Order: sequence, then structure tokens, then C-alpha cells
Amino acid sequence: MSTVGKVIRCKAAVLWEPHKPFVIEDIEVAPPKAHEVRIKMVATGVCRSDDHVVSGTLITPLPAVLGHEGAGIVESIGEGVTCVKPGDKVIPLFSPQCGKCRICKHPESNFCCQNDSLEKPQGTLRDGTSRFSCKGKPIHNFISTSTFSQYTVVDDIAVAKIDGASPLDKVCLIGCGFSTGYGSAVKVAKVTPGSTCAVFGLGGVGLSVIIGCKVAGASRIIAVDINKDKFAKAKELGATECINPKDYSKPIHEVLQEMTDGGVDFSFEVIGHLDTMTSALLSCHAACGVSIIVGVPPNAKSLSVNPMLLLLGRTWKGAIFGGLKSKDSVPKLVTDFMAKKFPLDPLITHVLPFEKINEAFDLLRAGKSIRTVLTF
Ligand code: CND
Ligand code: ZN
Ligand code: ZN
Repeated sequence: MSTVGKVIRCKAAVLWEPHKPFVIEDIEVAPPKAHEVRIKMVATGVCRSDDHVVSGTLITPLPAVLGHEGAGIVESIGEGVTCVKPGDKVIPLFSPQCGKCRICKHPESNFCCQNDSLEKPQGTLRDGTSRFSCKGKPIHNFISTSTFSQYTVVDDIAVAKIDGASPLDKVCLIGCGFSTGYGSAVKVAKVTPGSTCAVFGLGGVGLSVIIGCKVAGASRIIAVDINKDKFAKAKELGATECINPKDYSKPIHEVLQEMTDGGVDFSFEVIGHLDTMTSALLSCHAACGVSIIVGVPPNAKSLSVNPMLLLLGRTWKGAIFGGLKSKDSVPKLVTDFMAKKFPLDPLITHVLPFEKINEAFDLLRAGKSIRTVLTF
């Protein structure tokens, strides 16, 4: 029986308040309005940014359906939608691309003005409401995506159609972790052949930075993590050396400066801590180094930095979604994955049924998983 135009009752993982487990609830998902798309989710990865909401590091209105690294199939479309049709395989875009705003028209930038991330999240679709409700109460969206639900509704500027032959339980990682890391290396840093790189944090995003550094031709890729269990996978994906700050009595930036004749060419902070953001900055060469912030910093926290650190020539930058224009890049990355230009399988350490979402977060918090893919 067709569900088009009807309210769908289905399961979603609702986060009612911070510091609490997700609750699998029966929710109602209203049909898509004009310029909206309703998607049947097939798979979703679990990213640390979702956990940042649970821990209170990242603030978004609650209760909400979180999740921003998913893939699914279009169930129905609202009036005026032309970019996808029912049956298409798609990836929701937490960093949308409206194509019309100042940033979408900017040749380099990607953080579309229609985003609902980070700065002042409303937790809604563009019309200021959500299509989710539970027990008669509206449930918020999360950064235009809300993939922890059997069905979600997104704005048409926040969805990309992908290759119909692609495996959704793998390419869901292109919705965040892979693209964010890979783009940070190839697009934001513009890693050069023969260069030396240091990557702080070897989760799904940091390992994807390593993949990007390798594809860009870096000759040394130094992986940094306090969990040595992450080193084998980092080496498999292209790290040439792995170091654990806990093994040294001096600060890790001094160790890296000594290892690399004064500092690396490119450093990446892929953890989300203020102290490692400073360490990564100091690890790149004072006159020619480029340091990229990828990790999401704790809400409303600031760093105090001596401007002399930049005056000599360092560059310090950051980006959302690897600096990639999402609607343009996601289908291309899926095509590149299908052409075996980069791997995703090594990033997926666990696959669990969606109902086991709390187990997936426990694995992440315990440092035992890279990416868990939840399947619906
Ligand atoms: P995940 O938690 O899997 O990896 C972080 C890694 O950092 C782990 O291996 C830790 O052991 C390691 N670590 C923790 N503390 C330290 C330390 N002091 N020194 C060295 N290593 C340490 O996280 P993830 O890979 O899913 O995400 C990484 C960050 O990227 C996180 O902050 C997330 O919120 C952020 C992010 C950013 C964006 C974006 O668009 N910029 C998108 N998604 C996620
Ligand atoms: Zn993410
Ligand atoms: Zn835009």
C-alpha cells in the first residue's frame, strides 16, 4: 500500500535530553511539504558529532532525532522537487548547498547560508517546523538530516542523488566522516606531493584525513593518538609513523618539530579539544605550516593565542564537511568509491541493527570502534 501523502508511523531513536541514552520510540513522520523529500533510511553511521550532542559539547534543540551520516531511498517528494524522485538512492547533506546564496556562489567556500548547523541551530526544516512527532509532541530535526529514524524528511537543498548501484551500507560514510576527513586534506589544506603531515585523532574522520593525505601524495604522514589500538588501521590506510603523546615526557608538538626539521607542512586536529588544537598549530612549521581544525570544539569555549604564532607565516583554518560543496561533491565521491579510488571498508569496524544504537555509542566512547554502521 502506498505511503505517499500519508503520515508514516515508524521507529526512531529520540534523544529526549543530554547525558541520557537514546530511546527507540514510535514516531509519526508527516509527508514532505513543498521542496522537501521523505527518505526511507537504509543505513547510518555513528559520528562523534552526534555524541557531542549527547555530552552537551554541541548544542541543538532537544528532543531531537540525531544522525547525520546516512543513506537511503526516496519514498516521496513534495511539490516543486526536481532534483530527486521516488526510488532514487540518496545521501542527506548536513551542510546543504542551495546554489543561490553568497557562499554557494563563492568559488572556494562551502558553508551554505541555509545551513542549520553549529552557529544558531533551530532544529527544524527551512520552514521553521519539523515533520517528526512523538506522543503528540513535536520532535526537532538535527542539522538538516536526522538519519536515526526509519524515515526522515529533508529540504531538497540538503539531499544528493547518488549512483543507483552503490551499496548504501558503505557509502553512508560519504555523508560525513569520509568526506569531512578526505576533503580537509585535499580541498582545505590542499596537501602537496612530497609533503609531511601530522594527523591528531584517528577516528573515522582522522583516518579519512590520512586517506586524503595519501591520495594527495604526502611522503610522511604522522598519526597521533592516545589510543594505540588505533595505530594498525592508521598504518594500513597510509600513516608512515604513529606516535602516542603518552609515551613522551615533553609536549607532543616539540616531538613533532624535532622529527620534521622544525614542523610539519600540514597538521590536522580531528579530535575537538582546545589543547590539541593548540598542539596541532604548534606542530606545523612556524613559517610555512598550515594547520586545519576539523574537530568540533566544546560549545562556547575560546582559545587564547599569541599572534606571533601566525605572524611568521603559519596559516590556521578550519572547515565543515571538508570544505566540499556537498550537492556537487557527494555524487562524485560515490562514483570515485565505486571506481575503487579510495576504500571505505576499513573504516567500518561494526555493523549493528538500528535498535542497538546505544551499543554503537558505547563502542565509540570506549574507543573500540571506528565507524559503526546501523542498518534499518
Ligand atoms: P572519534 O571519537 O572516533 O575519534 C577521535 C580520536 O581522537 C580517538 O581515536 C581518540 O582516541 C583520539 N583522541 C582523544 N583525545 C586525544 C588526545 N588528547 N590526543 C590525541 N588523540 C586523542 O571521532 P570522529 O573521528 O568521529 O570525529 C572526530 C572529530 O571530528 C569530532 O570532534 C567530530 O565532532 C568532528 C567532526 C567534524 C565535522 C566537520 O564537518 N568539521 C564533521 N563530523 C565530525
Ligand atoms: Zn560527522
Ligand atoms: Zn547556499
